[in-house]
Amino acid sequence: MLDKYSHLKEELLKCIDTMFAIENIPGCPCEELKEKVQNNTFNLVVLGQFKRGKTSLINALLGAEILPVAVVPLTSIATILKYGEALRIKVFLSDGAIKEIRHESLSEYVTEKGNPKNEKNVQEVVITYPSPYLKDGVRLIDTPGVGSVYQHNTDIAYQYLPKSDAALFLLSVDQPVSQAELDFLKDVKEYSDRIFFLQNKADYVSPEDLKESISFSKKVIEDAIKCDVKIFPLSAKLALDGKLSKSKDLLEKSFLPEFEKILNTFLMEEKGKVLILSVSNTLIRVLSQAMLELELEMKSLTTPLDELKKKVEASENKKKEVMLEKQDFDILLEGEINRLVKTGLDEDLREFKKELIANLTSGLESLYKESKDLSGKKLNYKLEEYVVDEVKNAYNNWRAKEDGKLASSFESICSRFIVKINETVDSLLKFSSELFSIPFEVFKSEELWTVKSSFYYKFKDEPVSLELLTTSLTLALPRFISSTIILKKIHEYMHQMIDQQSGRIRFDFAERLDKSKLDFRWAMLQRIEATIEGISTAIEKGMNQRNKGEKEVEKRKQALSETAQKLDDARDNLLAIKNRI
Ligand SMILES: Nc1nc2c(ncn2[C@@H]2O[C@H](COP(=O)(O)OP(=O)(O)OP(=O)(O)O)[C@@H](O)[C@H]2O)c(=O)[nH]1
Ligand SMILES: [Mg+2]
Repeated sequence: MLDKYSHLKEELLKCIDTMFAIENIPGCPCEELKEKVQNNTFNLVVLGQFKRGKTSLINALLGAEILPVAVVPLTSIATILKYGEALRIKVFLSDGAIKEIRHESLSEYVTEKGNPKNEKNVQEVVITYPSPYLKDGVRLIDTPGVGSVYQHNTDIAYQYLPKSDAALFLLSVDQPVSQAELDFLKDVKEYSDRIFFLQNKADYVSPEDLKESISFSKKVIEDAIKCDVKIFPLSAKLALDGKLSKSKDLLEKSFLPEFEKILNTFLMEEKGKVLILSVSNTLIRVLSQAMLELELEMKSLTTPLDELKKKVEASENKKKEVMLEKQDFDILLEGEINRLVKTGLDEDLREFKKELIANLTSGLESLYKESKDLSGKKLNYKLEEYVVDEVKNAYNNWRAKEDGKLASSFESICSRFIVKINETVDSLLKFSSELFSIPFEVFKSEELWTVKSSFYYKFKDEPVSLELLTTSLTLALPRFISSTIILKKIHEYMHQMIDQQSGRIRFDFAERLDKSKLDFRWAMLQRIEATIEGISTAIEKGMNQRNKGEKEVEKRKQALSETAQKLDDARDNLLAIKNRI
C-alpha cells in the first residue's frame, strides 16, 4: 500500500514538473503544491497508561531498539521519531537550546530515572531514523504514560493530544481496563477521531485468555465511549524479538504483521489518498482555467473588432463587481478573526484564570497550614515552589488544549470563506466563457487551501510548551518576617505570575492567528485578482497580436493550439492518477 502511495506521489510530482514547463499557466501554486506533496506529515501518537508497552511498540514498529524501556514508569519526555538518513538525536531544551546527543545517552534525557522530574529541562526529543515506516512523512510520537505517581508525566502526554492525526492507544492483558484509563480515553477521543486500540503483552496469556481479556476490554470501552471499537492483540516484545532475529514464527505469534497491514492501509487511505486527490484536483482546476484563458486569447484573435470591443466593456464591468466582492471578503474575514479572539480566546482565558486562581488559593491555604511552623525561609521556598510548578503545568496544559480549539475554529472560518471565494472565481470564469461562447465547465473539488492556511497551527519543529518567566521572591524577603506576611506575599506573587503568563499566552495566540489570517488572505484573495488579471491579459494579448498583422496572428494561433495540446495531456495524466486511487 505504502509502495503504491510512493509511486503515485512520484507520478504526481512529475505532472507538476511538466506543468511548470508549460507556457503561461496562470496562478498555479505549483511550487507550493510540490512542497506539500513532498513534506506532508502525519502524526501518529502512541498513548496509554504507564507501562502498557508504548515505547516497546515503537521499537517493534521500527524493528530496532531505539528507545529505552523498563519495568518502572520510565518515559518522561515526549519523543518524536521522523525519517532521516541516519540515527541522530536532538534534544530541545526549554531555554531554546538544542543539543545533539549520542544514542547511548538517550535515557539520561527521556526517562524518569535519568532525568527525574525533568531536572534537565527538556522540552522534547527528536530522533531521525531511516525506517521505511517513517518515510512519506509519518511521525511516530512516544509519550509518557498517564496515571502513574508522576503527575508531570501525565501532563506531558496531554500536551500532545491536540497534535495527533491518529492515536495508537495501548492496553495490556495483565491489567484490566481501569477507570483512569477510561477517563484518559475520553479525553483522547475529543482530539482524535481515529484511535487504534491494542491489547499488548499477548504473550503473557493463553489464546483463550487473550480472547477473553480482549472481549472484556472491548465491552468496557464501548460502554464508556458509546461506539464500536476493534481491539488488536499484540505482543510488542515478540514482535521486536522476531524482527531482530528475523524469525517469521515469532513475528506471527506477536500479531504485529496483522496490525501493520491495517495501519498501512489506513495511512495510505488517510494520508496518501487525501493528499493526492486534493493536489490533483487543485491542479485540474488550474488547468481548466488555463485552457479557458487560452481560448479567450484565441477568440480575441478571431472575433470581429467591433464585437470584441463590446465584450471587453462587459468584461470590465463584471471585473468591478468582483473587486467589490473581494473588499467585502476582506472586511468579513477581519471581523471573524477579531471575534474569534474576543469571544473565543479571551473568554476561555478568563474562565481558565478564574478556575486556576481558585484552585491555587485553596492549595496554598492547605500547604500553608501544614507547613507554617517551618522557618521563614523554608516556608517561603516551599510555597513559592508550589506556585511555580502549578502555574507552569496549568498553563502548558491549557495552552495545548486551547491551541487545538483555536486551530479548528480558524479552519472552519477558512472553509466557509473558501466556499464563497470559489463561488466568486467560478462566476467570473463562467461569465467570461459565456460572453465569448467558450465551452467551460466549473470543476468542483475539495481544495487544499485549508491545509496550507493552518500552517501556523500545525505541529512544527518547535517545542509545545511555553516556559515560565519567573523571578524568585526569596531574595527580596527581609530577614525577619512573619509567616502570615509570607503567605500574603506569595498570594500577590501568584496573581502577578498568572497575569504575566496570561498576557504572554494571549499575545502569542493572537499573533499566530493574525499571521494565519494574513497567510490565508494572501493565498485566497490573491486568487480572485489572479483570475481577473488572467482574463484581461489573455484578451489584451490577442488584440496586440492583431496589430502586428496576419502572419503573426497565424503564428500565434499555431502556438496556442500546441499549448492547448499540452494542457490536455497534463489533464489526462492527472485524471489517470485520480482514477488509480
Ligand atoms: N511480556 C511482555 N512484556 C512487554 C511487552 N511489551 C512491553 N513489555 C514490557 O513492559 C514493560 C513496560 O514497557 P514500556 O514499553 O517501557 O512501557 P511504556 O508504556 O512505554 O511505559 P511508560 O513509558 O513508563 O509509560 C517493559 O518491561 C517491557 O519489556 C510484551 O508484549 N510482552
Ligand atoms: Mg514509555
